[in-house]
Amino acid sequence: MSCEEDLCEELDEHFASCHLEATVDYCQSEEYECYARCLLDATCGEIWEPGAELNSCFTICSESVLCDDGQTSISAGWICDGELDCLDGSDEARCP
Ligand SMILES: [Ca+2]
Repeated sequence: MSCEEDLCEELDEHFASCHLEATVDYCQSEEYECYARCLLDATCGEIWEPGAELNSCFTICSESVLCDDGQTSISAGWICDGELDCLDGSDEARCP
């Protein structure tokens, strides 16, 4: 899965709406893409709380889980993110 420019723009807008002026580039690697998606789900309060949401995003994105096929592993943050990442689609199969 490669990073999409849309994702960066979305994150920039999200940060701007939280009155964060810094423009950040989270699109350098797959880990950063997970990190960007995680931050997009965070509220302004969570982003502003020192380290809290940032650290939990790092934790989520650095954990990897095995797909049902037993061969592919993906970042835990990719489970139920609306995109198929496991070849067998198991990361999106049991979502609410
Ligand atoms: Ca997914």
